[in-house]
Amino acid sequence: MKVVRSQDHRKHFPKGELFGGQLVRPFECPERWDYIVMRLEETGFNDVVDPDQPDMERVAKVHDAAYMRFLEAAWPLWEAEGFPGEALPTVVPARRMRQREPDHIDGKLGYYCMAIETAITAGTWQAARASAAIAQTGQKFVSGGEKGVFSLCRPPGHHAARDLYGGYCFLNNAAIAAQGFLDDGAGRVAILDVDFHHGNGTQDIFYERSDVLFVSLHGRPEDAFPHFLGYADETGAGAGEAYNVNYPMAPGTRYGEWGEALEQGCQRITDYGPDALVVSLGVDTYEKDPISFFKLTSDDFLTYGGHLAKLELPTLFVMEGGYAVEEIGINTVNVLTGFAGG
Ligand code: OKP
Ligand code: ZN
Repeated sequence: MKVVRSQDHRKHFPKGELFGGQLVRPFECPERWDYIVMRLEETGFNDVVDPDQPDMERVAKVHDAAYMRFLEAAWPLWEAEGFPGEALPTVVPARRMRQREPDHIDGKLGYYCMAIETAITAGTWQAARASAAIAQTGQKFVSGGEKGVFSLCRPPGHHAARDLYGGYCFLNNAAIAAQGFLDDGAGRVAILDVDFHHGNGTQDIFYERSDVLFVSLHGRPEDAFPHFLGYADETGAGAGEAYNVNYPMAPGTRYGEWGEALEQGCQRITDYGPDALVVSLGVDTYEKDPISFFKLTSDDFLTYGGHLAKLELPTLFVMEGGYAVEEIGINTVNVLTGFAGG
């Protein structure tokens, strides 16, 4: 299995994340990448390829042009104010306020953000583009006939909508890849999001479309981030009606129940009959994840990797979350190993 990766992710390394009323060392840290690469190398995933340059015209098919200009300008504008810390929003356009982009960086940050824990730093835009390029290069390989490819994206993407960042995400790598499959000739694409958190950005991007099926297994919004999307009654709208499928689950969920939801989700994908599959691969469903509440074991990742292979679809794995850093390599590679052997 080809592994697409690059060192450019290191350019995004905020010192602080707003958590529990404090600025803490971010859960989404560069060491996550190191542990995954270490495990890939230990287990013989040696077919490593560098990404091509990002294709920003294609990125612009799923992201708003003004939003991308904001991401590019955010750090320079913040720096020009002379603020001492990293760029974090403080004010958001809540209910009954004007949805209009302000000129001041304080206003712009709030206008484009969906969760305010995530800092923008000097290298964020470059790292986000490099992460998107990793998804794009992986998609090209799968479109070219590879059975399964792993795009080791960092920062992750599934919380990023057309014009929203947050939840550690800036550009939606999985959505960019799915759109890439369509642009390279696929008629239909399925996205299976197995990250613990609901992929609100991916859902939103494709909510009114029937050419992309979005299936997500996640902690229920009553209890879990991102809290404001991910209910089971969100089934799509307009032409997209019935092409959005959510499986929200309760705290303490183990593989028994999670695996059943996966089986149902996989049946939906089979019924849909896509030409390609994008897996938003987060391993924060793990029992020891510090910010999540499912109870999957490392062996469960191996098991479900095998189930994914039974879909018999050209598959692109796109890295999302996973914050039990010491075990992130084992859990991520277990899914790929299960897939390769299944
Ligand atoms: C990104 B990805 C929980 C705080 C959650 C943000 C989580 C972003 C997850 N108490 N903070 O989906 O793994
Ligand atoms: Zn997550």
